[in-house]
Amino acid sequence: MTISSDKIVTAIAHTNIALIKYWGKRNAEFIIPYTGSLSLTLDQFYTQTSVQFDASLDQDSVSIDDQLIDGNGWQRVHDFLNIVRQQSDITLNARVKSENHVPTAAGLASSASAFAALAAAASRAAGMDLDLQALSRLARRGSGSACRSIFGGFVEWQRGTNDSDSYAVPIETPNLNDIRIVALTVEKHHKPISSRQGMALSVTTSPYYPTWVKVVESDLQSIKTAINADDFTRFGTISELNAMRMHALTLSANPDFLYFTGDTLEAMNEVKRLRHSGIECYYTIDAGPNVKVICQKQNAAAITDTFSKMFGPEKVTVAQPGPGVKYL
Ligand code: 2P0
Repeated sequence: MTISSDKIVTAIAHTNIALIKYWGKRNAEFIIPYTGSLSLTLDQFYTQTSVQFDASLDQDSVSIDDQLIDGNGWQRVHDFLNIVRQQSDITLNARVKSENHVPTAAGLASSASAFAALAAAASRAAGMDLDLQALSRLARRGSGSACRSIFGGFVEWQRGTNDSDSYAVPIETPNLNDIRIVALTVEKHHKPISSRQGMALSVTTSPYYPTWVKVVESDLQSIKTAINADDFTRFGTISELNAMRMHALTLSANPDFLYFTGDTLEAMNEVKRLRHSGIECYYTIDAGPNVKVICQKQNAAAITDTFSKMFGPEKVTVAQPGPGVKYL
């Protein structure tokens, strides 16, 4: 296929927060998970990426926030571009320019928005015109959670069993639209082990892993029922439970590891205290120390106020449902 070297394609994708977590791959090469997962795409953080295949380049050129990158970061983008080149039958190197847009210290940066935006921009720059399902499958090859960021709002990643049937689908529902995520950045740089390594260790060494696979199936059913029924209490309860079930897989791994810090525990206790005082909210936590508080619009201000006093206003960001991938 002949590609003109001046075709620059730019795409934007937002990050997502998992409410039913993805934690473990049955196939690492194709990133096929052991379980489904369910997330909410957020408006507050996005990645904008432009891609141009260019015959004048000796190798792929990758910049993030105007800094050229090399090493592992470059390798991961290069490996992903190789998949795009293979699918589109082109051999040219690419120029990738990526910008992360994140409120100060929101702690929402993730590979999800990065690979969703890269999949959209690179595939179109390579001459492909993928539908959203195919785009989700492609984004999944870069990072599992990226397959969910192709869509806006509530999104389910249907685990499937292979490359062709493992992709995300949007949950078409007008319910729980008043949901808010109050993101607390208790610490920016505490990650004892990457999520990729952490989940592999949980799969291979936690004796509870087979139970996790079973329980996620019922957690997924339960949260979808809650979304359909517009039942925030059930929705929040199952989200919090599922997050703790995931973290139990880190404590029970060999060697064990833990993403929480003291501040994480304090924030969790405060969420419970608020809840018992009548301000309904729940927490979820990913592979890091930061806490995301799940609430409804009418309580977002009170929760923001509480945590601003506790950690400082610059550590608190309120997010709401965000859109799916789009081209500029
Ligand atoms: C999630 N996380 O469902 C879970 C919950 C973190 C905790 O997906 O190896 O960066 O690139 O497929 O997507 C983070 O893992 O992992 C993640 P890879 P990814 O959002």
